[in-house]
Amino acid sequence: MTTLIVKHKHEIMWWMSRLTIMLTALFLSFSLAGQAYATEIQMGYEGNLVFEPNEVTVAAGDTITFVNNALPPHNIMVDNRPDLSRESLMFSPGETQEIVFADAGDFEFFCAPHAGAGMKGVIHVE
Ligand SMILES: [Cu+2]
Repeated sequence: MTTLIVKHKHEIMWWMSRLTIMLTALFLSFSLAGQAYATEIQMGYEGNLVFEPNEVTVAAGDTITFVNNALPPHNIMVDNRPDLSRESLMFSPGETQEIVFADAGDFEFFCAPHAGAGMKGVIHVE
């Protein structure tokens, strides 16, 4: 038994170092992807009718994921941009809408049912 372990020790060490490298690479690719693409805006947050965050800066071509979080229903209305708006109301918690902001500029947006309560925001696209 002992001889078997000694015999395979180098092989086991080699596989363990390979596994460590692969896991590190996997972790790095996830964290880098997170930085580049995971712009999320929560709809309804901690008992308030707000977008959280209500101001973000992204690069042209980035996708923003709007997450129906609390106090629905919500929608996303972008001023003067019906093509970027998502008028249909989201009722289910966890429901999402992804919107690609292709053009540079400042885009003010609001939730139609709750604009009067201050559920508004702005997206800066660079
Ligand atoms: Cu709302």
